[in-house]
Amino acid sequence: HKNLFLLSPQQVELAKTLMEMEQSHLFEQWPEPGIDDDEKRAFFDQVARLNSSYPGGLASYIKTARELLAESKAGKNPFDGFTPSVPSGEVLAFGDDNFVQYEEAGMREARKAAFVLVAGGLGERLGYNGIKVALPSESVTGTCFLQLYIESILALQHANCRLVKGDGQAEIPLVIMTSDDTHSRTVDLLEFNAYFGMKPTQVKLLKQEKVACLIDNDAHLALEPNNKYKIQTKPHGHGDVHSLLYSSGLLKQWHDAGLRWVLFFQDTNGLLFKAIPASLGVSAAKQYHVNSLAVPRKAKDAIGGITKLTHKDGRTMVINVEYNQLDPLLRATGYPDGDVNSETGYSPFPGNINQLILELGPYMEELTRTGGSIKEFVNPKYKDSTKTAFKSSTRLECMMQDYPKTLSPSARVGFTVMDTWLAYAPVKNNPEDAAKVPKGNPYHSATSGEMAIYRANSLILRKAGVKVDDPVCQTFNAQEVEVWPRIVWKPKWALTFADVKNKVRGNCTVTQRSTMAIKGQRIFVEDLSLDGALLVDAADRAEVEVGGRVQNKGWIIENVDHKDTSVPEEVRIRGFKFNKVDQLEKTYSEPGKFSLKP
Ligand code: UGB
Repeated sequence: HKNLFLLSPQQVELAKTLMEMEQSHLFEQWPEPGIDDDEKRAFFDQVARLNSSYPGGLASYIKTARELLAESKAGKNPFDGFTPSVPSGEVLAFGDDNFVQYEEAGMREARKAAFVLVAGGLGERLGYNGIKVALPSESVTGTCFLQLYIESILALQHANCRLVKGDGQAEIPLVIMTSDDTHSRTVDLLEFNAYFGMKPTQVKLLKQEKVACLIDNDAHLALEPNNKYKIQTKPHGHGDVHSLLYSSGLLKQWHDAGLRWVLFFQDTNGLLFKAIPASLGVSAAKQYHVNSLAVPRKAKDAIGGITKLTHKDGRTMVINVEYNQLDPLLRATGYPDGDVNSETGYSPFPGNINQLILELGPYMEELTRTGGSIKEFVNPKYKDSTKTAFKSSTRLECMMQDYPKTLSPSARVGFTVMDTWLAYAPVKNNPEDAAKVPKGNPYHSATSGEMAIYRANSLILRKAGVKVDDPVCQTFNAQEVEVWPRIVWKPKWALTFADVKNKVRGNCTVTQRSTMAIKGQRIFVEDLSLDGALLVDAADRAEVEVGGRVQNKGWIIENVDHKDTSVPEEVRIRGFKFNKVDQLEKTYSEPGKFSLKP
C-alpha cells in the first residue's frame, strides 16, 4: 500500500486485481518507497504484459489454473467418460488417380490459402543453439527450413497465377509465430536473406508471450529465484497461435480478401509441402472445417494419435490425444496392452503431424465466440504422493491441435493420412537421443530428416518413370539410415506429381552414388543417365533440356562425429558432410532455350 502512489492508475488497478486474486506474497519483500522504485514500476509493466496477452487477463489465468490444479491433484482423468476408438478418415496413396485429382483440386484452392508457421519453440529436445527454422533442411544446397517454406509458398502462388488465368495474382500470406526465444533471430534471418524472395509485407510476425509460473495448488505466482521484481514465466505452448491470430485482426482481413483456408505448420518438416496440395484438395472436396494431416504411427512414437472419443452421453469428437496420454487412456478403457502396434506393424491410431487445415469462415466464427482461447492443461511435477507441493514451478499450457475441442458436434472435423515417406520427417531429436530410439521407430533427427528428403525425391522420380538405384544402408551418429541418391529440387521446379511427370521425359537413370540439384523452374530432364554430381540452375525465362550421359567422380559422403566441435553444429548434428570431388555444374542466367547434353 505504501508503494501505490508510485504507480499509474492502470497499474493501481492491476495491483488490486493481484490482491483480489490472493497474490499478496508478491509484495512481501518490497522495501519502503524510495528504494527500487524503478524496479517496482518495471514489475507492473511485466504484470500489464501478462495481463493483456492472455484472453480474459491474469485473473482468468489464475482462476483456470486453480481449477486445473485441483483436478490434477484429485487425479481427474481429462478423458473421463470418453471411450477411444479408431476414427475413419481419408487415406491417400501417392501417385494414384485419387491422389492426383486431390492435388489438382488443392492447387486451385491454394490461392485462397494463408499459411501460419508456429516457430516459437526452442527445440529443447534437439539442443541446437540456433533457431530451428535456420537449420539447413538438406546439405546439397544448404536450403534452410524457412527458405524451403517460403519458396514453396511462392511456388504455389506462381502456379496459381498460371492455373487461374485472368484472375490476377493473389499474394499468399505467411504468418510466423515467434516467441522471445526466437523472435529477433527470425527477423534477422529474414532480413539478412531479403525474405527469401517474398515481399516483406507478405510476411507477418506475431510474437507469443510466455505465461506466469505457479508455485502451488492455490496458483500463487512464482517470482524469479534471484529477482523479487520479476514474475517467473515459461512458454504457454503452440496453442497460442489461435488467440494471436484472432487479436491481430488478420483473420478478418483475409476473410474480406476472399481467402478460404488457413494452413498451420511446424518448424522442421522438410517434406511438408509435398503433402499440402493433396490435403488441401481433400479439405475442399470434403468441406472439412478442420483437416489434420496424419501418417501411420508406430506405437510409442512421440507424435500424438488421432482418436475418436465417444462420451457416455453420446457426444463424439475426432481429436489428437497427445503421445504421453494415449497409452494411459487406452489402458483405462479396455485396451490392457495400451499403445501397441497392431498386426500391420503400426498403431491403429494415425499419427498427428500437427499440420492443420482450417476453413476460415467457421474458424473465425468459433474464435469470435472463444476469443481464441484453447483448452489448457497443467502438468505439475509433485514432490510426493500427497500432491501438495511441486518440485519446481509449473504453468498452464495449450496445444494448437486442441482447437476442435470446443467445436459443436456438427462441425466437420476430419483427417488425411499420407505416406510417411512423402509427408513427415521432422528434426526434433539430438544425436544421442535419436540413437536410443527403439529399432524400427523413426529417429526424427537432423540425419533422418535430411535422408528422408533424398528418399522422397528418389521415390517420386521412380513413380515418374526414372530408374533410380536402390539405397544403401549407412550409419551416421549411431543411426542406421537408408542413403538414396542425393536428389533435390526447388519447389518452383515441381510441387505436385503432375509437375514432376511433366518435367521428366524418356529413359532416365540415376545411380545410388549420384547427387542432383535442379534449381530452375523450366528445366526438363530427358534421357538422362546420371552417375556422379549434376547441378543445374536457370533463370525463370531460360528453358533448359538436360540429358545424355553425365558421369564424374561426384560428391562423396564422409562421416562426421557429433562430438567433433571443429565442425559447425548444423553439420555435426547430421553426422556427415559432402566431399565435393567433382560435378557438372551449369547456370543459365539469360533468357532463351538451351540444351545440356554432354
Ligand atoms: N512451438 C511454439 O511455437 N510455441 C511453443 O510455445 C511451443 C512450440 P515441438 P511437440 O508433429 O511431431 C507436437 O516441441 O509440442 C512450436 C504435437 O503436439 O516440436 O512435442 C515449435 O516451434 C504432437 O501432437 O513438438 O509435439 C514447433 O514448430 C505431434 O504432432 C511446434 O510448435 C508433434 O508435434 C511443435 O513443437 C509432431
